[in-house]
Amino acid sequence: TARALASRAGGDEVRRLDAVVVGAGFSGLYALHRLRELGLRVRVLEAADRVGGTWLFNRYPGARCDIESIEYSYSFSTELQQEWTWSELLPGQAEIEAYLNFAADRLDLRRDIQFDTRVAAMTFDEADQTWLVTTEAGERFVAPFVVAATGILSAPLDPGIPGLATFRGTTLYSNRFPREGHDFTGQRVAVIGTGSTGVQAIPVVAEQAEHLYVYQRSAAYTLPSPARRYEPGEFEELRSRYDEIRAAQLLAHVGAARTSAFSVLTNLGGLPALRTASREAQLRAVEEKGVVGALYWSDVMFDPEAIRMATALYGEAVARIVRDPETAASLVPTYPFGCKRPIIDQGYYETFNRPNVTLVDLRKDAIQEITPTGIRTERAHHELDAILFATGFDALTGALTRIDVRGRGGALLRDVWATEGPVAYLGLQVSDFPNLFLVQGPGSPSAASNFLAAMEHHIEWITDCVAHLRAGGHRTIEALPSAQAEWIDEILALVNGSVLMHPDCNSWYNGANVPGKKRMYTTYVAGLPSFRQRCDEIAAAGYTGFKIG
Ligand code: FAD
Ligand code: N01
Repeated sequence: TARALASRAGGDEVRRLDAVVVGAGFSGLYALHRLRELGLRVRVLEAADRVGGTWLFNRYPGARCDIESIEYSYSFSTELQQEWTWSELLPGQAEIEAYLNFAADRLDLRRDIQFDTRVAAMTFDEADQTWLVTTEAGERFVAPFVVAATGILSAPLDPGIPGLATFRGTTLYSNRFPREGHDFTGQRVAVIGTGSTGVQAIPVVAEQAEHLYVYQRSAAYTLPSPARRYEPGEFEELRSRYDEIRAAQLLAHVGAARTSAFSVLTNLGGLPALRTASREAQLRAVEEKGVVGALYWSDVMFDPEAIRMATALYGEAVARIVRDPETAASLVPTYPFGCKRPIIDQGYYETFNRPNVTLVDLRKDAIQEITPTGIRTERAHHELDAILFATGFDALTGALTRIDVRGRGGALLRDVWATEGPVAYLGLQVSDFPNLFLVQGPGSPSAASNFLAAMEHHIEWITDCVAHLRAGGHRTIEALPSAQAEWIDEILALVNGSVLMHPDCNSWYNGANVPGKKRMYTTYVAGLPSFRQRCDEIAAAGYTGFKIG
């Protein structure tokens, strides 16, 4: 047991703490800050050599947030809000990374973070009621509480294309892009993947590369990004009203997802039902709003005929931008709008009018293999100097299934999620895994919200819970299987009949992007305010659905 190990090790080898936090991205940093405020001895274990998480690794060309900087930043500290100046409406990767370093320094967090430390195993000791956390290097930590701030989009997905290792050019991955960057000037480049990442990177790479081949397996619905620098004095004015802005949730852009998952999809266009709209009204919407006008109708999330009509109208809107008809047709998705996170772009469709850009539609011409000098599809071989993979993540569960997490009775989290799907209660805990807190785990609003707004609430709930347990002399809290099952049923009831359950919706939202992963949709879509209220009521009622020991 952990206790036995601790005593055998003479106290030196096994370090006893009050809490271990895994991960030093936005979530882990805030967890450390809050747990320290409770007076706990905390250690953050981080695989990377510095803070940042998502915003450290995803430094590909064009990487940018789709939420306004004043909302995609910590709200808990007036000092952080007032001492940091955002230069852009939608911050880029470098600015967010710099912000996280600023926060780590300002809150004096680094002294409790251990970098270059990957957690390999976490085992619950039922006798001791503590977690034994073991790192890849064999270091061991024992603590009653673990906060897994390991990220929902942090486990890169292996593209699994034959011949990859034989490629003699430069192989790049968007989600572990080199620190020093990469200059594509004069190169023949492939980008594989046209999700949020590929769509952001493609216009930027196209400007540098001698020739860019875009390998598209699924076309994307993309919407023009409002990204721009703040006007002089604009941010300062916003900063003076931070609390008011946050409280009123005034921002009328995609960040409004903070109020409701579907608000993104229904509020922006403010259009009536597509199914009953006249042809004239449809064309006017596209004329005035571009691709957005094809999509933001009130019935496109639920009515199959409206879904079909929206896709057709979107095709017409794309064809107004992309000159080559075959390319324009290939850029139209075959799945319904809304079943993946909306993608924002800066000049994505215009990029396909450039003479140095070729779209390879993998639905018609699949990749056969990567060769030492390029990529062979069924119809062609493209000679390449560099391949950039923008092929995504094993999302929501991948970071934790890569750790050997064993709870009560030796239950292995990886197995639980493989057989039952990605279950959790409130996205906070999985039953049989006491005192292990997830941050925005399955069953939370995570992917359907401004992650930061959702995350801050989760961390506050977790740390309040830890304080409650300690104050009451309790040792453990764990989700009841019945509460977990009811919560998952509730989540699924919210999306039943919507495009999110459409059989053609294959994405990281439901695990369909990972070969062999159990397909299941587990994001709470009824909006962050109602989620917060539920979690808070559950806590106030004495942690309904949890067993406290
Ligand atoms: P992460 O930032 O992923 O940090 C997790 C940390 O845990 C990492 O540093 C990792 O190294 C560490 N870790 C994982 N496993 C281990 C282990 N076994 N041992 C030790 N350390 C470990 N969300 C939005 O709301 N809006 C956006 O615009 C947006 N843009 C995004 C763009 C990209 C390219 C990506 C990938 C995600 C984006 N997201 C966005 C989601 C984003 O992941 C979250 O908003 C947020 O940054 C997550 O913070 P986190 O701290 O929870 O996780
Ligand atoms: O990953 P994805 P992502 N051969 O899974 C394709 C956040 N984010 O990194 O759809 C060929 O969405 C795959 O094709 P298909 C945001 O939450 C936010 O782009 O599976 N292609 C798809 O086109 C986002 O949702 C921002 O058919 C292969 C692409 O690769 C999440 O991160 C910016 C393939 C993967 O798309 C993930 O986005 C960036 C293969 N073997 C990211 N394997 C902003 O907020 C996969 N693909 C702005």
